[in-house]
Amino acid sequence: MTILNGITLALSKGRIFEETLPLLAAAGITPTDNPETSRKLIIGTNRPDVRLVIVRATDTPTYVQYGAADMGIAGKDVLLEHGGAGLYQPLDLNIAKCRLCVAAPKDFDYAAAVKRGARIRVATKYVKAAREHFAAKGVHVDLIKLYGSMELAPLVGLADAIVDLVSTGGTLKANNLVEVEDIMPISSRLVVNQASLKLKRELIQPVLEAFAGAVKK
Ligand code: PRT
Ligand code: MG
Repeated sequence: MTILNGITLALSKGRIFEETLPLLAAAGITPTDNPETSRKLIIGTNRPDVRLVIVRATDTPTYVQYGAADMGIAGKDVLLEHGGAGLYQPLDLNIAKCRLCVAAPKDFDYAAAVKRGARIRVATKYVKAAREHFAAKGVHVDLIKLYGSMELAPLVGLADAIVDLVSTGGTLKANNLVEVEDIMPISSRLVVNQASLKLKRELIQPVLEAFAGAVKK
């Protein structure tokens, strides 16, 4: 599956692509197309031995796990749900930062519901992370899996609360939701296929080192 001469990097459009550009530049890599305007899914670079594949953020670990991409960049949220099988995770890139939290409508007394041991209905895309969080706290929850716009669920009676990513807090605020519990800080990591790391070390190692040198603390 892996292309032996050269390396393939899986990236998603949007914030990860944008925040990865300076890291790529530090490694001497410049994409030849902009995925925001181009419809190409395979993008070349100034280096004949490096190409990019543009995938859905949640699919990045899967492409790297199976060696369809040698390396990729994925949010910790996505990696937690994926589980990380077959992936080497050498570097926190400190990009696309946000946090995972529990949020609820202003008029839902989350703390009181937890205290009296009520079953709380929680909608989320992050079922694994949410299950672990509530289990560790001993909170009884019914998790409802959604694929997007979690903020809507409590507004229409689908859930009491949500587990979602927050960066500015603007989306919560616009929907009359408040953060009631912090779960963990999130940033994006470099992931490398374990076989690629062995077979293509001479190509991967310099990219890894350049990225490490360019990471903002
Ligand atoms: O958008 P798509 O459905 O294709 O996939 P995706 O949402 O998984 O991808 P993308 O590109 O939106 O996010 C990629 C990664 O960026 C995520 O996996 C996170 O690790 C990271 N990230 C950083 C975020 C945010 N910040 C963020 N704010 N991902 C999502 N959000 C959402 C948040 O859930 C909220 O609904 O953006 C919305 C706005 O947030 P506020 O607080 O700024 O209003
Ligand atoms: Mg998104």
